[in-house]
Amino acid sequence: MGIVNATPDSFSGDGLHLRPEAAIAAARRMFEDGAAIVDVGGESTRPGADGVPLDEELRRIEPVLEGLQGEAISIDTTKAEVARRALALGAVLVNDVTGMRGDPELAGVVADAGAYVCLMHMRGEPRTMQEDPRYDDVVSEVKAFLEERIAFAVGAGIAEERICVDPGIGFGKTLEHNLQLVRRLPELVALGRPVLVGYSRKSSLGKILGDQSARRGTAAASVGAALAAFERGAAMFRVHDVREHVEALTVAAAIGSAA
Ligand code: HH2
Repeated sequence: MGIVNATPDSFSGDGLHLRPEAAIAAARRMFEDGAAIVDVGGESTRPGADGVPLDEELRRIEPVLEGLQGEAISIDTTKAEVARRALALGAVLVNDVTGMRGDPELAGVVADAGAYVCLMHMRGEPRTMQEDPRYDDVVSEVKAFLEERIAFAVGAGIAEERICVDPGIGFGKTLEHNLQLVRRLPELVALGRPVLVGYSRKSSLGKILGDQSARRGTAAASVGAALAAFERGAAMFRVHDVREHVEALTVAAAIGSAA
């Protein structure tokens, strides 16, 4: 899953897609590089970010989705109205970082459209989520949360086969929490739904490499995290550097399936 941010303030520093033409071109390049789907977002969820009003989010994403009709597009939003517009413009998956807790109407929009949904775990909200996050057992708690959210989604009329789950790397988690979630990923895979991991360029990668004030990680560090997640059963990878991930994962998969 390639990432296209139509935002001025994403943590990864790639808010270069504010112009619709630039965002569309970036998405097309990601498909050429082997992305199966591209995630378009108009609201940054980086730590400390404030929300974006509905009108502004629509203004950012609509022209991008119009330019990408016919492609496999995911919409990164927490708002039912944005999801509704995006699905009408051809998006196939709604990627909601609140796990459908943010907008009470979102589940109905996804169910009515027969769309796919990604349910992500987040502790708190982006503005405050990195203020001293604590868990007794982060993996068990994330697993229980995702299990409950799957049941909620199915109860709202979304087919279970249309749901994928995501531990939410960096969303109300310390560096050690993030590592644990990937190390023990098989416990989340046991939920029976495809697991998406989004470690790409996140600051904890830079911290692992010794820079405690890192604001983002490198492409190489991101690929390392993706391979570790792949080895533990992750099925989807939300990434900025598509070609690098596709090449690395293709080789890892070939080795994994070699006779
Ligand atoms: N991370 C971000 C945004 N959306 N969605 C899922 N499912 N999983 C993630 O890990 C995830 C996500 C990161 O936030 P943002 O500031 O929007 O940056 P970017 O979109 O460049 O990753």
